[in-house]
Amino acid sequence: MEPAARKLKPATGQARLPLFLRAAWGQDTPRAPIWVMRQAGRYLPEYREIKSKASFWEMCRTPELAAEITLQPIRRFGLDAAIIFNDIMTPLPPMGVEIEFSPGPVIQKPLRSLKEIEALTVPSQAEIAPFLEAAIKLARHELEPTGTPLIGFGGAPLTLATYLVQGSGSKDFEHFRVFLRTEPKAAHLLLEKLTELSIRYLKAQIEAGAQAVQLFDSWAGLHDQRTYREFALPYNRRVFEALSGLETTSPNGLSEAPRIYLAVGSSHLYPVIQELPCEVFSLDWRMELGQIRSFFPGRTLQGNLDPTVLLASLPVITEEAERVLQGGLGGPHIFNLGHGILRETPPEHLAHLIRVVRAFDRQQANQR
Ligand code: 1CP
Repeated sequence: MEPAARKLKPATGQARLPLFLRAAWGQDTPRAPIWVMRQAGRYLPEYREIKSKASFWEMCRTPELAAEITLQPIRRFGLDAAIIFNDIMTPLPPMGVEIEFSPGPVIQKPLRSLKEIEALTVPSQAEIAPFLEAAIKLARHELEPTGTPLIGFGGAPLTLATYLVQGSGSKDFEHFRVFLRTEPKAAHLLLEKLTELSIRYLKAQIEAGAQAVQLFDSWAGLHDQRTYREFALPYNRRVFEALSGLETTSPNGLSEAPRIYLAVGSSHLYPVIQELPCEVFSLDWRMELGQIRSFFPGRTLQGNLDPTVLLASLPVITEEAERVLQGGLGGPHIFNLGHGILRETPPEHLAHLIRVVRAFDRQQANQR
């Protein structure tokens, strides 16, 4: 296993690295940095305002809009990291796949045969999403005064394949799971192409200025360990290995972008997932951080408050958040939700959560 998590980057000027990046590189920070998945989204009135005037693709493909949406939650809450607004589906249309959003992705012609998969092209890095590179540069410029780091992201090959074959979100994703069993050769070809695509998509983001990258494997948890080992692990590993050592610009000069892996509903896969060469594992709420730590020795854990907690009262939010913070004490921790924030969330509840996380002194709590 690559001992990636153990090398703090850059070697000098660590004290000036933003808290989020220090924790991502494995430092036990005095308090846990906090950002939340889907922090730019429909629970924010200012997001809905833009959404009322533009389609989802327009929002993704117009650099000024994507940068503006990225900054909305930073202006409102002052989180410890921003995540560039776009979608895991963004690199797929340049492969020759038509996608609409309603509100989740809908593939016009789901892929089911080897012939359809052979016809997919893998666009060059420059062709995939030039608008996203422009949005990253704009967002970085705007974030410079606060020093808030910017996260880039993409979908893991298996999760992208899940949508391409199933055609849309689904409870059981039965077409995709049958496809893996009946067309393994076609599945591997699709995953090969998506791996190359994901590498180019994420490299483009790091080169444009993304200071960390998160690979979303939202649907990995559908599978057993054997299937994950065959159809996910080798491809995820290749994506992460290709991103190792890539330099992005930072106020301290050049520095490497830490790699974050998110799998949802995947506690049964942790013994396999831990083999991935990445610095941070983002975990859902189904197991407590204290129980999970032993699967990922020496790595940073990110998570793992149940997003529905933010719909409860402020005292409940405080209690549950403190439980997560306590569970995160055994090593480096980045506070986040276990999955995306729900659209029904009152924004002031997130503001309260941020106060609770910031008030929690990890050094003091460790001595108790
Ligand atoms: O109606 C709307 O306003 C569109 C809703 C929406 C938003 C806000 C979609 C459609 N995508 C996004 C942005 C988005 N998607 C971000 C922005 C950055 C941020 O976190 O603030 C990110 C990181 C994503 C990632 C994404 N898209 C994932 C992985 C994360 C996850 O939730 O597991 C997935 C699976 C998608 C596909 C997708 N795009 C949109 C939706 C509603 C979905 C999920 C559909 C489904 O559940 O099957």
